[in-house]
Amino acid sequence: MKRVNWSQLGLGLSALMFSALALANPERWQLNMTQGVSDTAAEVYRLHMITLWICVVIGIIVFGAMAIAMFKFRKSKGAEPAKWSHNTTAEVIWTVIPVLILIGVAWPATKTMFRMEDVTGSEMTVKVTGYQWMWRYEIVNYKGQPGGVSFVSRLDRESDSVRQRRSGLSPATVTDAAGRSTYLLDVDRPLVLPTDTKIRFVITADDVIHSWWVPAFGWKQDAIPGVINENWTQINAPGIYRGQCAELCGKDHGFMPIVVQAVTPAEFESWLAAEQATGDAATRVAQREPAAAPAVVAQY
Ligand SMILES: [Cu+2]
Repeated sequence: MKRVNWSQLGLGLSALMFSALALANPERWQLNMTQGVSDTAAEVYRLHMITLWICVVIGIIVFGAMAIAMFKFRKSKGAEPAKWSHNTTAEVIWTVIPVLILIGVAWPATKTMFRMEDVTGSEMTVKVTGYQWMWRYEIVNYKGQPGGVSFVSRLDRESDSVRQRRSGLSPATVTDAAGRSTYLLDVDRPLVLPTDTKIRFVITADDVIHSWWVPAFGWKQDAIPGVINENWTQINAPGIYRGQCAELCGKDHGFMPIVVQAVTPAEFESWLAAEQATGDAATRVAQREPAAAPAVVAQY
């Protein structure tokens, strides 16, 4: 019997873990959508792949027919153009088939969209507010209890000093513990969220339109002043999930990344309790006032 090579098994497992991690975060030369970390994100990915392959098949048929027509029936080979102008059968076929394909694609996509809009049964609410150029997160409630935690999350100070004109600093120096580049990807305070919990987000903005986008969740939601948008997610695995503001919102639009740190519900509960205990409630309420945002902006 073949003996198990533990070191190889370990290597294989860590490669698997790394690839799972890689799937959740932007990668250099990443061309496709991420498969995400929630059931809805996986569903969006599946629908995207089905549509992609339908388009590939249509593309091969259309461009293949065009190429054959161009090369096989070219004038230099003595081809004579056909003189007829209408063919009802052909017209019915090329109308009915695309309509059927469109219905076949739209039906499951619409069902998924309805499911993605349904925030009923949420176990916690997080309020997200976009500012030029940072995010404010507020844990409004968690499992029926008031959350009472609110904080600002903005570009990590290291990336911020490197990005300044003529800083003379190299972006290559901004990395995480594993040596991966986190330049312009990290924040000073990540949004900590529990896994296996239906989380409702209420999303708005305080100045101009922003858009809160974490690709691993499979959706993007506009943050509009005076409007409260809703969305939800249920994260299946702990990890760091990154995102960006996805609506051009001013000169530092590219410098307001999003970092979600997903932890187990038990870890989340202790984080929340610690935040509730250490934070000064009066300060937190004061920070919610719009006046607090320009004060932070002034540091730039
Ligand atoms: Cu923005």
